[in-house]
Amino acid sequence: MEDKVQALSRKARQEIGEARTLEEVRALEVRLLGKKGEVTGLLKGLGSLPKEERPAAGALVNRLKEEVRDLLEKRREEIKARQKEASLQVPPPDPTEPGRRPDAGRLHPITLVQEELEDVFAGMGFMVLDGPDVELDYYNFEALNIPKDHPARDAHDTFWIEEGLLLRTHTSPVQIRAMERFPLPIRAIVPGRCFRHEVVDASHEHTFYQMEGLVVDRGISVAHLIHTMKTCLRAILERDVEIRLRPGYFPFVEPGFELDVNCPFCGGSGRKGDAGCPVCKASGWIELLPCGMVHPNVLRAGGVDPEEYTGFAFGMGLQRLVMVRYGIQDIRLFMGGDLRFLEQF
Ligand code: 2NL
Repeated sequence: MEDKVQALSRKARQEIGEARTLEEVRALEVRLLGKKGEVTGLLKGLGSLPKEERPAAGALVNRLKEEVRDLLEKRREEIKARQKEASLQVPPPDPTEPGRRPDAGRLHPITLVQEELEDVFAGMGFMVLDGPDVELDYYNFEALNIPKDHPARDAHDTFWIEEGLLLRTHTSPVQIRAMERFPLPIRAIVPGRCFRHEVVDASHEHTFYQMEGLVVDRGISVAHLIHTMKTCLRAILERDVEIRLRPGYFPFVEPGFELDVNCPFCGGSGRKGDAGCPVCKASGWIELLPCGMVHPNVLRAGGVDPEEYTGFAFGMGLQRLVMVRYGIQDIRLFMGGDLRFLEQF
């Protein structure tokens, strides 16, 4: 028995010392100490010894069992310590590896188009103005010829903050502030964020970007409006555009117009292949922006005498312009945060 114990002890010591993983240690534990294990086998064999030899042999096997258990435990600890160390170790830098290009980010397509427009208008002598997102009722509505009972003030269209304060529903308030503040003549554009209490769908957002423009001087007419809009649209759509004006109602202009451009997808023919153009619904025109001659009441609110001065104004939805320029079908992509969309610009 003594020989068997010694042989198994030697074998166990060697095998446990060679175990490389916790799984290997566990397999050895089963093989040595399990129900049908080798050490257990020796214990079972005690019964076949002569009675007087059993106590000494039993003590021997029990010592072996303890020894094996200690060896297994020690090996486990060693393996765990080695794994921990390996996980903390950073591989040394490889100087032959190519450099990693940092992701510098890029401009959002709305910002891109806004900045291009700012350049175009600055080239025509326009100031670029900014104003508060939170506005007074007076500047957002009253001064723009939208009196207290006008439907544009409807709670469904406007985020009201508290008495007299609201999130601006257009950038027009800044133009009233400009007329109060700057001497005539005025040429200004106002890019900025606006808010409406809208149900969001493929063409409506509660937060949207506008660029409004205002020109006030002696003798300003619709001809100036048409020329200015054509110049700006030609630059931004990067082609020679046809435009047309249809009558449209906005409280702050008289007369007011809807400005259409010839459809960029069918070139204005209304046809795409053998079928009607799906983008302009076969009309050849795309409704792009509202505009008009500044209402006399609005000029007066800005401290301008409508008998001496006239002006034109326009309000572009930047999202809409970007959609027409790049052929984007869903307005929600702009704020969706999907990099696959944003990385295309
Ligand atoms: C829109 C609104 C328009 C204007 C905005 C304007 C500003 C002043 C005076 C007169 Cl201070 N008009 N802005 C004029 C016509 C249309 O559009 O919701 N555009 C997407």
